[in-house]
Amino acid sequence: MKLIIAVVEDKDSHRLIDALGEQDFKTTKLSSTGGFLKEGNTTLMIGCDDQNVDDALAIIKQNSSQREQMVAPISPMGGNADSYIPQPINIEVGGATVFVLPIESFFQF
Ligand code: 2BA
Repeated sequence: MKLIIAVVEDKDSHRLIDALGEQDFKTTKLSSTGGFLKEGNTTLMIGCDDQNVDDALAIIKQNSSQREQMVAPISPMGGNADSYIPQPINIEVGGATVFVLPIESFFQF
């Protein structure tokens, strides 16, 4: 068994959860915040059998659209100086950041 952890944009999350559900994947949705943009995103936990991981990854890929976004300067005030951006930059947002972890045990009591 594997646990897939997928970080996606909020605006993609409903469509993705529906698409996963249609193929009988069970999901848990967590509200999360990206460390760089400090904006809300969605983290999905999907537990599935090993042989279904590729199908889940394909669905995630199909339903996570990548786009470019201009980020305005972020002041270090009230934030971490490491993430200070002195001028607007164009970054890629959307898509999905996915981790696949082995599961040692799975219980439902
Ligand atoms: P954020 O940390 O808010 O990052 C949003 C997007 O900003 C990133 O998209 C990337 O395009 C850009 N970005 C991040 N750090 C940057 C930097 N130092 N300089 C310039 N641009 C930078 P993604 O890479 O697709 O990541 C989307 C979200 O996925 C991240 O939101 C974070 O919540 C999560 N994530 C990405 N990589 C991760 C990792 N290795 N571990 C845990 N979470 C991760």
